[in-house]
Amino acid sequence: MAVFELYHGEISTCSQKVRVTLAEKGQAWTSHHLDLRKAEQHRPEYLKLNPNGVVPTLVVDGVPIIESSVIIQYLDELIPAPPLRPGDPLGRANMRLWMKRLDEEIHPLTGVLSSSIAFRFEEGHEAQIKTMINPAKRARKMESFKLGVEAPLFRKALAGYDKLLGDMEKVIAAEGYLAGGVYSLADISYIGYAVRLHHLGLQGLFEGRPGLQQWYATITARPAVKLAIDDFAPDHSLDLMSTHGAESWPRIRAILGEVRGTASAEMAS
Ligand SMILES: N[C@@H](CCC(=O)N[C@@H](CS)C(=O)NCC(=O)O)C(=O)O
Repeated sequence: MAVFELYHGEISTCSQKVRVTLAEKGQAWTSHHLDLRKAEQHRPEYLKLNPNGVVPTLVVDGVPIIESSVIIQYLDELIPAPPLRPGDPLGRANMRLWMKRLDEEIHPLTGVLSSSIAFRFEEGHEAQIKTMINPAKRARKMESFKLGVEAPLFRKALAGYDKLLGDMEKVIAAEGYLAGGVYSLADISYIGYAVRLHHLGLQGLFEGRPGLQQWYATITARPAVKLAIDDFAPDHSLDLMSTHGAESWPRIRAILGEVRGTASAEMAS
């Protein structure tokens, strides 16, 4: 029997994807929790497993596999039941498109939202910037920490998320799930990000999007999702996000109105 070890972070959205997939497959694993605030992901011994210095890394029988989207597709092939992909090629193509968009566009926006609303108030947040090895990530963090929700990057991240949720609503309202009308790795990939929006007090982004609200309720009720996301979220992080999320929502709602006004003016011209 293969031995599974996961290097992961408690509220890391990329780690959540892998934990949900493992839970859906009923696969047991050994936990190596890394404290991202203490930069444990940048330690030389971990960089041997994951040269990018990020979580997650799955190690199966001593062999490391990196990149959360790659890991969950690997798991779905390795452990066939229950299948977590549509049965038809078009459904699978759509599933991968959603996952690609998450990796390339949405994941960086999530850090901007979280840092601008909540993590800029965390103790020791300045020291954290110095440890960051990716210059683009470091620059984003500095802007978010300095300017909070007034950062130009924050406005762009909010607009990006609003567009994403609108696109998700169209598909989900018609088909129930993101790809091929079945629960798949695409839904698993996005659920942690949707949970993060709720933790940050951004439920308002779901208003007027009933398909998305139903999808969120259905997926967060899955035992695997509760186990892999809720059970790992530390109270101090949840408190930080909900307190500062509630404080900043009135201002964020106003920015959202401006962002939507600009987007509809651009579409009309
Ligand atoms: N594309 C990578 C992104 C991984 C990533 O950005 N992980 C974050 C947590 S969700 C991390 O380790 N951040 C700490 C850092 O950048 O130092 C994946 O999907 O695995």
